[in-house]
Amino acid sequence: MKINELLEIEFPILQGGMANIATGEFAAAVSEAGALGIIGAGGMKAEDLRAQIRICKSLTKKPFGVNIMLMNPDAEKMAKIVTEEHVSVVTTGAGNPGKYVETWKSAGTKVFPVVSSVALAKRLSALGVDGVIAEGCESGGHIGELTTMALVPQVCDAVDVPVIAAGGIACGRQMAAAFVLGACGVQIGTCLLASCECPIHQNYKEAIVKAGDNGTMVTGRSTGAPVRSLKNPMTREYLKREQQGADKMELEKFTLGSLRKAVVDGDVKNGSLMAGQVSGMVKEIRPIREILTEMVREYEALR
Ligand code: TUI
Repeated sequence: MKINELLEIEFPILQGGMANIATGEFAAAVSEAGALGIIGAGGMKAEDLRAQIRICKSLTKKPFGVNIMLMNPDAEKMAKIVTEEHVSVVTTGAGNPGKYVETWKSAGTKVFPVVSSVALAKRLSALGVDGVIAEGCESGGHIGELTTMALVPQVCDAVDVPVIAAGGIACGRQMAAAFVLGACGVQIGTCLLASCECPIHQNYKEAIVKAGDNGTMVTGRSTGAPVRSLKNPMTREYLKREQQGADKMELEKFTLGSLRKAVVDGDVKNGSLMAGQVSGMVKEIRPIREILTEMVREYEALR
C-alpha cells in the first residue's frame, strides 16, 4: 500500500515534529495543505498536548499526527493521551519507543518512530510498527551519526516496513533521490520553518533564508545529545566551552531556554535556531501549500 493511502494524505510528505514550534494550529495548516501535519510535543507538558490536539481537530478534518520526544519527562502520559484522543499517527524522536508500541497498535494508532540506526529500525519493525522514519544528520535539532544517503538504503534493506526518509530534504530532486534510495515518503522540517504559517519569530525565519550551505553547526556532541542549529554567537560559544571541557551541567545551564529565545523572542544571537543543512536552499518565506506543491511538481517531473 502506498504511504498516501496508508496515512490518507494527498502527498507522500510528513512534517517533522519540531519541538516548541509545531503547534496544533501549524499541524492543521500542514494537513490542510496536503501533507501529514504533526504536533511537536517535545517542549510541552502532557495537558498542553491534549489542548493542542483539540485545537488541531477543530481546524482540520484531515488526519494529523503527534511527535513524542522520548526525553520529555511527560512522554509516558503523552503516550496515553494520543490513544485517548484517537490521534491517527504517532511519531517519536530521541529514543526507543518500544514499550509503547503495543498500546498504540491496539488503539489503532499508526506508529512511525524516527530512527537513526539500522539496529533500532530492526528492533522496532519486529514489534510491529507501521513504518520507520530514517533521519540523517543533515536534519535540524537532535541528530544521529549517519547521513541520509548512508542511512536510508541500509534501513530499507534491513526492514520490511515502509521507510520514510528525513534529513536534508527540501526540494523535488531530494525527494526523488529519497525514493531511489528505497524510501516511500519523505519528512521535511526546515523548509516549513520558513513558511508564512509557521509560528516562529520572523527573525528566525529570516535567519534561515539568509543562511548559506555552511550555515549550520552541531553542538552537544560531548554530552551525547548532538543538536544541529544555525551558527550564531550562542552556538560558537557553546562549542568553545565544549572544547574547553565544560561538563554537561554547565552546558545545559548555558542553553537553558535558548530555543524559546529563538522561537518566541526572535533572539538570533543568543537563541538556539534549530535548522537543517538545507537552510542554504531556502530562499524565501512562502505559504505551506506553495512549498509542498512546488516540491511535488519537481519530484513528479523526475519520476
Ligand atoms: O528528535 C529529533 N529531533 C529533535 S528533538 C528536539 S528537542 C531537544 N532539544 C534540545 C536537546 C535535545 C532535544 C529537537 N530536535 N529527531 C529524531 C531523532 N531521533 N534524531 C535522532 C533520534 C534518535 C536517537 C537515538 C532516535 C532513537 C535513538 O535511539 C537510541 C536507542 O535507545 O537506541
